[in-house]
Amino acid sequence: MPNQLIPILLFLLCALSVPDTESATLMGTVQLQQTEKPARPKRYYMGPYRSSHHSVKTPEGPQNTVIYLKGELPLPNSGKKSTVEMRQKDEMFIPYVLPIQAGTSVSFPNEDNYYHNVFSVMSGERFDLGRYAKGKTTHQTFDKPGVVVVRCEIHPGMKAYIHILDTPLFTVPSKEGTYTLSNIPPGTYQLFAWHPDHGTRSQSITLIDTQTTTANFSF
Ligand SMILES: [Cu+2]
Repeated sequence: MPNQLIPILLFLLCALSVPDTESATLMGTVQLQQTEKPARPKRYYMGPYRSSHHSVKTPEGPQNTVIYLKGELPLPNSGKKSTVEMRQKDEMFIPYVLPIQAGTSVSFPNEDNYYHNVFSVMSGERFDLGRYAKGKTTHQTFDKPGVVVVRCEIHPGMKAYIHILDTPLFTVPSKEGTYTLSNIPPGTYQLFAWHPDHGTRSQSITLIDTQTTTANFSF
């Protein structure tokens, strides 16, 4: 074999071994400042009928933030499940904040020993799934991007948020506030962080093949 062919063969070998799907990684942290909650007026009656159920239990923490990317690039199929769960347990919807891709069906299993209901008072995705007992579930498919507030008509303290996204590139941080999104096609995106009590933050971000980019959020 002529010597000048060796570099060409080596080049071809390298070109063949490069994976045909490029991917970048995004990671970072979410920090929440304490929100000032307005002081409630003192109540004189503290008897049994003053149910604590009437105040919504809102779990604090960065895990209730939705991190998502929007871009012009053709996006990969998310591979995320087309049905996800929002459980009803101890008079709470779990998780409190659920991001889904548009077209996803959400199941609402009742894991308490009493009846629950699921309905939404928001425009756009108005629905009422009726009342049902322990062990039963209902489903609702969400096709229109936006935020749906979910409630139970039996327990006014039950509330949750479903954030319907038109992108498969999303995640939620851990309780400690760290997040990672991997297998992202390289390119320039708008990166968003949304929290029901703290609003939306966004920044433009460029992701490079095989590299990890860091983006932190502080609300
Ligand atoms: Cu309920």
